[in-house]
Amino acid sequence: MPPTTVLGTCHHDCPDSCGWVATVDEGRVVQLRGNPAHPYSRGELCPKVSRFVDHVGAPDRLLQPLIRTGPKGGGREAFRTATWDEALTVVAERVGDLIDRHGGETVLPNFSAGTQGLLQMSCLDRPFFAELGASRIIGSVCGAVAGAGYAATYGSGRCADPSDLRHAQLVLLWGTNTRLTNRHLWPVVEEARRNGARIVVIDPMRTVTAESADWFVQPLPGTDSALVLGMLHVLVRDDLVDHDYVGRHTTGFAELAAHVADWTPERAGAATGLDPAEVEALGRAYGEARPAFIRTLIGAEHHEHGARFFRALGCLPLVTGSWRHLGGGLARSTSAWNDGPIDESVFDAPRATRSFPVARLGHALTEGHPEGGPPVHALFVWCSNPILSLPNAGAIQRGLARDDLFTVVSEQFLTDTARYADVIFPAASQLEQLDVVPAWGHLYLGWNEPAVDPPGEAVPNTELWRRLAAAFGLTDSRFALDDEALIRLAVTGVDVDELRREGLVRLPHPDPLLPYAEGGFATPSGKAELWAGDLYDAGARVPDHVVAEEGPPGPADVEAAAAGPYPLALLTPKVHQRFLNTTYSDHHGAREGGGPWVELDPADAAARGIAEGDVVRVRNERGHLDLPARLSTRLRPGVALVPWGWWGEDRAANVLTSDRPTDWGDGVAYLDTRVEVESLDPNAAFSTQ
Ligand SMILES: Nc1nc2c(c(=O)[nH]1)N[C@H]1C(S)=C(S)[C@@H](COP(=O)(O)OP(=O)(O)OC[C@H]3O[C@@H](n4cnc5c(=O)[nH]c(N)nc54)[C@H](O)[C@@H]3O)O[C@H]1N2
Ligand SMILES: Nc1nc2c(c(=O)[nH]1)N[C@H]1C(S)=C(S)[C@@H](COP(=O)(O)OP(=O)(O)OC[C@H]3O[C@@H](n4cnc5c(=O)[nH]c(N)nc54)[C@H](O)[C@@H]3O)O[C@H]1N2
Ligand code: SF4
Ligand SMILES: [Mo]
Repeated sequence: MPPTTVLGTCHHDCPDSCGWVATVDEGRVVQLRGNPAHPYSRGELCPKVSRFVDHVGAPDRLLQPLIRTGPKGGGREAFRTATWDEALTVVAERVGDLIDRHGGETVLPNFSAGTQGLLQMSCLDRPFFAELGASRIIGSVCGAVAGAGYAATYGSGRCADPSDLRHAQLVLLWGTNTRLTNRHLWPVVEEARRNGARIVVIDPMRTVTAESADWFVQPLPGTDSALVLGMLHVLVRDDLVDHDYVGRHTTGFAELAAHVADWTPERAGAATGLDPAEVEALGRAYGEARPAFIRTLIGAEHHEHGARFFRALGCLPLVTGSWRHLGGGLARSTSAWNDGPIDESVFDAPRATRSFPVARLGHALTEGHPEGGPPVHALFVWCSNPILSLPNAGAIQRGLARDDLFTVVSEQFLTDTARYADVIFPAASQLEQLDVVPAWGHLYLGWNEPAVDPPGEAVPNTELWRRLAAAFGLTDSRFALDDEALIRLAVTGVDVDELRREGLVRLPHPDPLLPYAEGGFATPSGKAELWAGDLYDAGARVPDHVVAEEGPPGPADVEAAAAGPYPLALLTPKVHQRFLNTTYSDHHGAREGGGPWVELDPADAAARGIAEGDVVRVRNERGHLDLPARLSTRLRPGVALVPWGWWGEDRAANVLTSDRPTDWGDGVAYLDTRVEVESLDPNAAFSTQ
């Protein structure tokens, strides 16, 4: 048979959701290329996914079920292979017994977006865990906080199409590292620049994106709500306000204007660590440019005030009426545009009410639920690597190591989390499973046709849930549906046959999008809410358990934090073009050598007697890492950085990170972490000990 080509879509948790073409010869994928017909990714795959065939064909790919025989946390030698029947029976018996003894709430499922495919991330798990009566995890490490803050102003998550920034004259890339994390948007940014746009990056770190900007604004981390309030002050003071738009489509402008009257550029400058003149200049530039576009993703949500920052940020294009223009408004995740064409609620089932916020997985496993109920004795993990990805990794490690915890993992590789499993099921990859991929960086829905069969005994997650449901004797009728039927159940707003044939379709929304040119907000009043009590108080659609007690960080907060026992603010960002979160770092990370480091401003290093390359201890109340020091000027003094994504518990940035939840959205305030860094050289002149 001659080689054939199969259309698919990248499954990674990445805004680009690139289309791909797999060439298959004699049952093997011999080439994986970007689909040139994809209007957004235009035939390019990033460096990591260009090597996806090697990744999923690597010799350490898990091909059979494994049952643990050695200590928790051990390597491959701590497991033996098992048949599916045996592994399923062990899980059904052990978990069934735990449920008999402790009740269904002793079971806790944990997943993330290892694949963000509609089926393989989360569908049949919902009836499965509902029938078991399992506890749940609420919130998200990624996007829920930004979404909650934005929706408090707009009524829903619907935003501008990021690609429309090509029509802008001013582009603010706010807390997003486009060139690294959203690379297919960068050519659009360049196009805007060629058409005369000025590109501004607002980030506490001088990223590769900042290096390419026309203007780089560097606030202290977690303070840029104050920057927004300072900009709003300038807009109101200088009357750069679209009164017609504000009057017809918003509520609360008078209250907002009164509130920002105190937020002078001086006050905003002191809170953010910026020169007041820069706050002033940014406010004026934003108010004067037509159109001005704000592009943001999730970087700035990982703070305790994360949602309220996005609520405030959302006020800027409303006040200037920037939504009137193509190339105006604000874009963050476009995922809310998938709601409607796709109805994920068809997979829902009534669930037990006991829940744990995702930020607190370590507490859930070590301390149980603050309101009581059974300890977690059974944990299911798929599409995620929580010991590396969730905060306070030391607590998660202690929880996973418990003898009285039974852990089931579905994985392609023996990750740091999977090493703690009692039973591991081998998972298929995107080249081997049917799915559709809803994007969050553009408006194209992608089809993913399996190119080849899964290797060994690996199965798609849908098949895992069907097999587990049978082993537990569960009866929900959806377990009887095959994958195509599941897709057709949920994807009702586009032509599924066309989607399958073409590999992608544009969501059925207006083109160009211009979502709020004529108002039409999803709030009860139909108007955007610039004010809901206080810009910093819980808006009407924000969960009641959130008590908004304070405003954005002010100068006193910045000073108090720096004076504490852990004076350095710690960033733990994604830095690697070849990693996607923790995926690939086992392969590429090992091959390329090296590992994480701690990056410091030369002044902070000198004060601690630290030189380039010294191995130093980064520590706080949660743990420590010993890492080589790198001195650089891309951070401000008082800010340190440990990059995230490497495997190995002794290299995991999240050993240090804060597990405080965010204000709204039940996210994680990873970036409100503070540390001290000290030389391990006993002769260092200025050791802080
Ligand atoms: N190569 C690569 N691409 C990826 C990923 C990857 O691991 N590798 N991960 C994917 C995933 S899961 C996601 S969610 C996206 C995320 O995409 P982005 O949101 O673009 O990425 P982040 O690195 O999380 O955060 C962006 C920036 O926010 C900055 N930041 C942190 N705190 C603040 C603050 O208080 N104010 C401001 N203004 N900025 C702040 C950080 O310094 C960082 O440079 O990227 C996706 N793409
Ligand atoms: N310090 C710090 N921590 C962070 C972040 C940060 O910037 N800094 N970013 C946060 C963000 S934005 C995110 S989204 C999370 C990401 O955190 P995670 O979702 O835990 O992401 P990954 O580490 O890539 O883990 C995904 C796993 O899913 C597996 N997988 C992929 N496809 C499939 C499949 O089809 N089936 C099954 N069963 N498994 C599959 C992969 O092999 C991989 O091990 O991390 C968060 N944690
Ligand atoms: S990881 Fe992102 S950029 Fe890379 S191929 Fe997948 S969707 Fe495209
Ligand atoms: Mo993410």
